[in-house]
Amino acid sequence: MIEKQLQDIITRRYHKKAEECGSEELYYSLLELTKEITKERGYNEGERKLYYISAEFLIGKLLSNNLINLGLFEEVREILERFGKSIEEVEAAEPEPSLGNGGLGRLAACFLDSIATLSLPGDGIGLNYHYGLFRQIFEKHKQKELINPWIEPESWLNRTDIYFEIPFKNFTLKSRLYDIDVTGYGSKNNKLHLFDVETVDEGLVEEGIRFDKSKVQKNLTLFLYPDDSDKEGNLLRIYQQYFMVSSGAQLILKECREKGYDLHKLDQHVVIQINDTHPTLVIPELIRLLMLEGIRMDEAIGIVSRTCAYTNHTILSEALEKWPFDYLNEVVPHLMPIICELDTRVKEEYADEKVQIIDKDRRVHMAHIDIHYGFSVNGVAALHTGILEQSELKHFYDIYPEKFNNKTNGITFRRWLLEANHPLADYLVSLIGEGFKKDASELERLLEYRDDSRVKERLLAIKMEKKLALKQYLAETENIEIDENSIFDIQIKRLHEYKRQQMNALYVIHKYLEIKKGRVPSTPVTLIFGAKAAPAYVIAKDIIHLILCLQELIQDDPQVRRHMNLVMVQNYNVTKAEKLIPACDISEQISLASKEASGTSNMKFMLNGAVTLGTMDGANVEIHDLVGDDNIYIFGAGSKEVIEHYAKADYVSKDYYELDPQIKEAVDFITGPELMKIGDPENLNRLQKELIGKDWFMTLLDLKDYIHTKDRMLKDYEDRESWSEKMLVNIAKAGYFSSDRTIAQYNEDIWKLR
Ligand code: 9GP
Repeated sequence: MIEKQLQDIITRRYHKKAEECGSEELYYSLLELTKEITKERGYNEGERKLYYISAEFLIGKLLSNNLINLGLFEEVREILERFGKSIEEVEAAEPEPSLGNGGLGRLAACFLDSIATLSLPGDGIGLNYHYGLFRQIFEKHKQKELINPWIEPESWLNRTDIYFEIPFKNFTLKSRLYDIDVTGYGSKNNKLHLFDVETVDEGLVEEGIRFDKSKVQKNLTLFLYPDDSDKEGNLLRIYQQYFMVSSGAQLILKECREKGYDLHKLDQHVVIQINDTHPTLVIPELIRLLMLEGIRMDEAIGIVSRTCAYTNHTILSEALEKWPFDYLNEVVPHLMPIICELDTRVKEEYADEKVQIIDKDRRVHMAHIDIHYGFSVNGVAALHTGILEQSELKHFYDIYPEKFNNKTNGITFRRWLLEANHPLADYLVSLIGEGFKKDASELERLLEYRDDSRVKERLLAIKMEKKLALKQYLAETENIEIDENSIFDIQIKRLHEYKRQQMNALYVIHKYLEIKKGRVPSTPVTLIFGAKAAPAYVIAKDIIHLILCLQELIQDDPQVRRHMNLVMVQNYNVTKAEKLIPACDISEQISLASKEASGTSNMKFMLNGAVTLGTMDGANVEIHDLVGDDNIYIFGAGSKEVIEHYAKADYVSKDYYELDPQIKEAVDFITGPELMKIGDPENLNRLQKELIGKDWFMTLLDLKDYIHTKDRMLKDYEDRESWSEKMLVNIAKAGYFSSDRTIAQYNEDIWKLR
């Protein structure tokens, strides 16, 4: 049936037989077929609908994902095999959209999958960035940013004829709606709505990712997170945010009108989840639009406050945006009377400066708008929510304790197990049945096999299969050689000082020096990094430089390479994550405690049988609670200690550097002759100075414990039997981190959809 449909499409498109088609032709034919079948399933509906507004949706490639959700994956795989092609070859023809930066965007994509799977009516709203986040390449041991085009004449995007007028101070822009169907696993679909400006001009980009930031009509949807280190960049971000939320709010009202809903009762039919502060302007915009419908301001404020809910994803200031009043006024002057009114109401009620919307420097605190004028505020892991309540947002928690709640993040098992790791998924089915695919808590049944050595041997064999697959992939795509018999230790995430890739690099230096001194590890280790640094983040780029220099140093030293290899993959993205995660032995989750709101790669790794090496931060704390001391390696200062150091300002990295010869040796190596020969003295000197003179994220505080714990872990790896038991326990306990559970909780406590 499917085969015939596919052949018909191929004949119509290419006038040939399937066997004669190349991967690309098969991909486009499958794209068409999958879109058709998806449409036939229809869409989730209900009296109340969720709109998840987010600057990022890191959806990854969609072919396999959609085929799995439609229940067609196996059939299509077999059909393709009969045509002499593997699904992997065909999928290589699919471009990966780069509509996200990291965990925040990938979380939004996992959530859309789970919302549809749970048959809840809920759509995503975002922007259709043409070049998304930049594409990363390495040149002279440095990151270089290039454009990342992904939109082709034919793609998962469905162009609609729905337009909205978006008013700015000096001009109006027309926004056009594009939709991507979101398939659920064995359920009806939802949609991801992506808005675009008709006047966007891809030709505006000059060298690399440079472009004229002032030409807003032409550049608005070119890039996700354009450089905001100057005023023009700030204004552009405000233009993007308003364009996104005004388009979204107008779409929401249009859908309500079409269904004949009374806008006075909007909050009964609509719930809007604001993902970090980027979509905050939806609050004043929706109030404005309701007022245009004849609703009085007071009532409009009430309606919107009962409609919007806010998720906080970080305590770092980068995502707690504060826009200068004058900048907002330059872009959206028509919102300012409303923002001022919202501010006045807060000032009348609360004297405390810390909860004001407009502060004394005339900056508008976006998160404060969300908290005062939304009905729910949630953090993304138990520890994170606790920190919000007890310190970062304490002044708000004291006012509105009932608004605060925790929703520990989750990941979709369809992508991160069924798609990324077929052998493991199939083996689990053979042991515990299919049930875990719909109810992830059933993975716990794997614990019955805890003492079964045949099962554990099979888990080790599957890990080896995936390590070999990664080896082949890296050889083919990046010309990188790795040894499958070494321990794969992987850290993949955005490059940020708080995530402490620099600490891992210092471990590499330590190990390098040990090996040089003849103290070699019994099993070789391969350290793998993947990370993009924000283009204007100088120290993050210095850290990449250090890692790339170390990579060359080790590559060129056969004596060391035999025992340790270091690899940094280029342009880390969802596709690469799907290859790296199933192959991993040691999952690096080493952020400074209190700084990583949750982390989600920690969950993906655990689900695929990697063992975590981590601090008591974010969701690591919950992983630790679930698997117990024996199945995770925890090190470093806890969040209480860290928060105290900040409060007392008593952490002096120089003391750690000067008092500990091992630390000093590693830090000095950064500017020693070996690396200076390879790298750029400016970058290496600056990084070293930063570590000794500032080290805001306390790398040196935890370095010794990190080295000891990692060395202990490498030793423990050799006891294959006991290591495989750790793997088994991690897989069995991963069920809690299914995004189906997270979404069920959002729905139960916040959205209340049926
Ligand atoms: O840094 C957090 C990360 O810890 C979390 O897992 C993710 C999803 O909740 O959000 C990240 N935050 C951001 O990317 C920006 O706030």
